[in-house]
Amino acid sequence: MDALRSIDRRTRDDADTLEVGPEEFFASTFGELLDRHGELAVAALERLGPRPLALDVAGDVRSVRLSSGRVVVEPGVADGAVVVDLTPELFSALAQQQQSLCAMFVGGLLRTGARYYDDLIAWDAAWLALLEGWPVVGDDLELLDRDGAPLDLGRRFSPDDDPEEIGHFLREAGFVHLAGWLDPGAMDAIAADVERALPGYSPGDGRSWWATTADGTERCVRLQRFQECSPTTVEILTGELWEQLRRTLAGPDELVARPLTGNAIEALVKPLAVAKGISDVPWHRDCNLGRHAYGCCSTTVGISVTDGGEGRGQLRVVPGSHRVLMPSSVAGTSRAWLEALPLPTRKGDLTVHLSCTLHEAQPPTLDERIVMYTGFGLPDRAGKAARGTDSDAIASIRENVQYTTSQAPSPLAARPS
Ligand SMILES: O=C(O)CCC(=O)C(=O)O
Ligand SMILES: [Fe+2]
Repeated sequence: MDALRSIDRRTRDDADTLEVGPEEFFASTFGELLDRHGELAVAALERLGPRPLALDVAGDVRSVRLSSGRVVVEPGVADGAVVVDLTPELFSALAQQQQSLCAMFVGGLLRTGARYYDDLIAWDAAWLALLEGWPVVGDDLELLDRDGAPLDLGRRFSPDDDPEEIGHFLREAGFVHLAGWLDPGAMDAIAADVERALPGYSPGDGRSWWATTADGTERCVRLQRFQECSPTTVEILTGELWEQLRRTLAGPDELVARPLTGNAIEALVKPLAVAKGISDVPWHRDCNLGRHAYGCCSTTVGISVTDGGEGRGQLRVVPGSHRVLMPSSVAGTSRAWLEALPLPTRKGDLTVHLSCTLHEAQPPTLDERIVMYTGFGLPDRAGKAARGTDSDAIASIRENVQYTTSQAPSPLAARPS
């Protein structure tokens, strides 16, 4: 049986970040990237068919497009191109993967209109294919168990299962469902902690997210730094089982937990009928906003404080999407080439996904849900801290998402009354 693969996909380090201008980038680096990964970028663009991309860097404009099976760059705005206006700083961030076009768009840094969002997402995928050699098209992807047979994607693992089996499943499929890892009684205590903590959070306090339901109520949907409000949660995060989990997920890699001093864990309350804001996060990868090459993969662990099955805000993942860069805009649609899989959980179950794995939270239709998210990341070069895919710029864009974007209204909110 093969040894476990590493989940460390990092190819860049913050210490090596430079100021990169478009002239030098397109004169040298771009050609080298095309030599190495050009075929993957061409395959991505052929599959996704976005409009050409015109990068206007403070008036210096180049268009990138597919032409006769090659990626070409030419001066000016190509016919039908989506124009993206970038400061030199933003171009440098894009060229070194510090920020994706998605992050710049969501962060309100571009003038590009919302109707071109799918084009930007497609170009982000082609860009990553080119920079990182991560294929977008992968119709022949096989997910296999340790004996080479097709992986049973519905498998759940208990704390007594072989850690190597769990580590293999996570690496192969990009997620793993750990059933019955935590005591349901502790989950009830945490649900009570959430109720007690809620009055201490307020809109704009910098440690919570809010959403509006169909009847106009403002609801706190994300309680950050929740360890400060829940001794039971701290007990779990500092207990032996959590250490077993860390070791199990790490396998041959080193993984470190988030320090308990910052936003170590978030408790999410998922109301019915959300009409505005972000409660049920639509399809995304946690590295969508950028810095894949600096932080991936980290692992996100979801703790089901209440049941999280069909109709109860369940998480869905796209198995294998950490290996095939199918864009988030395609996931869950009839155009998808990798299938979505629901992860119905019971109180006390854990879900784990890699930062490169596509996932979404389905809006609950039957009952509210409480779930907590925390995780483990690769340690940085200097020591123990796991910065993962967050920089200050990305962290602030992510925190502002609740104000800048809105999920599609829940089916309950959209229903005519
Ligand atoms: O709403 C959820 O359950 C998922 C949240 C999530 O994926 C995220 O915050 O990145
Ligand atoms: Fe996520």
